[in-house]
Amino acid sequence: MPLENFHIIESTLREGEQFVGASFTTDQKIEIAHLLDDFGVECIELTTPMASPQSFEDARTISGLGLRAKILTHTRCRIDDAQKAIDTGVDGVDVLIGTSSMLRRFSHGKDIDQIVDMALTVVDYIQSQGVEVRFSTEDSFRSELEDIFRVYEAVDAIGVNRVGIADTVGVATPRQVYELVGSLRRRVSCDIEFHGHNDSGCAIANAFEALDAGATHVDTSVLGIGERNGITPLGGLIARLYATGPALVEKYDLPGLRRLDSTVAQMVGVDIPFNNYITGITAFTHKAGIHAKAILNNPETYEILNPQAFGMTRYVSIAHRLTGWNAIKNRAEQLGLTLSDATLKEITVHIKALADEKRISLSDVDGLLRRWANGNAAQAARPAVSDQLSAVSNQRTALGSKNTK
Ligand code: HCA
Ligand code: CU
Repeated sequence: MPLENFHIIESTLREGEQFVGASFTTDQKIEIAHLLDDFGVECIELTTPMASPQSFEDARTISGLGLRAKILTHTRCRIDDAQKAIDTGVDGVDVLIGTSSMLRRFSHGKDIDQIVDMALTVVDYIQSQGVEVRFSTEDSFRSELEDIFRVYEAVDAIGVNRVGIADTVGVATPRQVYELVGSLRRRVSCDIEFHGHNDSGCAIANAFEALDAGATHVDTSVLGIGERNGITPLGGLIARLYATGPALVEKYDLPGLRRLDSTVAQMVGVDIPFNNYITGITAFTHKAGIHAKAILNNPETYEILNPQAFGMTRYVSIAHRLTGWNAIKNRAEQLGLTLSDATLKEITVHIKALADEKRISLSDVDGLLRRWANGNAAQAARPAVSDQLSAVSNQRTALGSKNTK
């Protein structure tokens, strides 16, 4: 099965640097590279050394760290770029050229015959230096199929290590990706990489379909950061693969995702989105009474990802009008309170009524449970207004602090 033997090319330090909020210092790049290496990604891709003198130095520094991951850098299809890339000491060079009619017209002005010649020259040169080489076509899904196949077949014939398909503008659908990767798989014998942008929300599905169709490598970045709204997020791809079969991602240190997401979020000045795959604060939060009851009996009823596998904790939200008595009973047990089922049902009715009146918090629920357990139902039925007010505002804070520490 193709899915089992895949590699992640982690591009936070290349595509991610193209995110508008990113401006990594050398130390930050080193920290990210170490975290990615500890997580276990197979390859780390770095900004082209042509970008600036610091980019060149940083590529040298990271290549010299002795990481387990292969270090790659990215260049245009030019001998001088390739030379500079090799000078940094990287393990591989990812070469890119635009093949769509738009890029050919408005970017480099070359026709397909010229592109094939340039590709062969640059690939051959990099190989002659004993460095791995990948050749990719920018904006592959808006290029003529026969054009890109011609280039891929030409570089495959001279032994390129990998060819890459790039959905540069996030236009491809999962079915299109599956079909294009599948056709390419039948035409070349080298490895195949997929790089997908997320403009229309398909980046994870597209990366997954690429793997299923026979791609060997997919590009990701932490939190998906990149040009515009970015590319396939590392955590999202891991969630997708884990949901297909946890064994697919057992080679990675899954709890390391949390630190990666929070470190990169902080460095680029954003919050982890509340609904982020795995590390968002609501990713393992359950609310409705029916869900809470089933989750308490067997978490798999409403969870395809096991939070523990990622070092995350499940949170069952109970202070609201959708709550159910099983969840309230579970809370009473957590507090060490003994209450009969009939009483717990009565308390639940009361909580729902209170929640209809105003926003309530977990401490409201706890307060009610404690008072009823102490036999003071009458007082509990009418909590002091000041009591309610002080406790009400904390629910979101409690939820946030649970998952972001
Ligand atoms: C870009 C380049 C790229 C390259 C992808 C790749 C893209 O910034 O436009 O080398 O596989 O999306 O095409 O990121
Ligand atoms: Cu890109």
